Amino acid sequence: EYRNILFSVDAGIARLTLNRPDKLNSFTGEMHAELRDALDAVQADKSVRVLVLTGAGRAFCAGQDLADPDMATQPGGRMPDIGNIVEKNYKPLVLRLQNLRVPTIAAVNGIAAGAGASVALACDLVLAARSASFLQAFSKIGLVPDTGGTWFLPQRVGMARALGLAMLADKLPADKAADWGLIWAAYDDAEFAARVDATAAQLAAMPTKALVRTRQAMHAAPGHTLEQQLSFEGGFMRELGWSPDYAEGVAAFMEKRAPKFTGE
Ligand code: T3D
Repeated sequence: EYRNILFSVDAGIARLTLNRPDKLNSFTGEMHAELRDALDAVQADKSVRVLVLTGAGRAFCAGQDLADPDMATQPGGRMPDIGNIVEKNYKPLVLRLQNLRVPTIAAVNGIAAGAGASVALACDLVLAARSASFLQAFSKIGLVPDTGGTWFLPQRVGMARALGLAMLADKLPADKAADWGLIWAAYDDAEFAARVDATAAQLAAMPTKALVRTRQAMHAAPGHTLEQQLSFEGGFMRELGWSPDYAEGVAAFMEKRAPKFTGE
């Protein structure tokens, strides 16, 4: 039983809801431990074909809980070692999301600030309600974007916009975030939940392995030469070419029928 998140699996869709609405779903050490546990459960559950990450109440997530005991001044007046918190909590969270064997959707229902914004960007598709916004809050309190922010931001919007967002720490409304390519789409609040459900159902019916290899190939590209990347793609093509979902995809195309993918 979790105290800081809600977690359910239904019809191939795992839903993980950050659930500290009074504190805008900000991260505590306890919430991180629960997230690790739930993401490990997703990884182990072969019935899951997509993960949806969202927030309860009016916010998606306000980043690190600045009042968490982990952040308190240590005995003897020493300042907390925030680097340790990053290593212990944020790095494992991003790596779990990136290594997940199913595609991930961040359903950004309200403000995503600090590490909350970074966690959204660590998901494959970011869908936002039009009333939501993205805030690189770090510089306001004397920190750098962490949780992969310095990696994902310039990749998604380019260096000029990444530096402007991170240094000025102005709120970026969902519509503009979509225009800039920071996120996949912004939807009217009234239709947001239905749009998230439809996208989750769409991904859950697709060839899961191919989607995950797509994520991995795209993120590997900046560290490769073109020649290396061509071979890297080839390795995934070889593997996927032997997969049941590829066989089904081709058979369905030839037989002019809808494919039935299993995720294998
Ligand atoms: O360990 C490490 O530090 C490593 C990792 C760091 C990564 C980070 O995430 S650093 C960035 C941390 N986050 C922030 O600096 C954002 C702080 N929050 C805000 O700037 C604002 O709350 C928002 C712009 C997100 C929303 O503003 P608004 O006016 O809609 O709401 P509010 O009134 O400020 O917040 C509502 C409540 O949530 C309030 O509590 P109260 O007074 O009603 O009891 C507020 O204190 C609480 N809250 C919001 N954000 C946090 C928080 N409490 C603790 N930590 C928070 N980050």
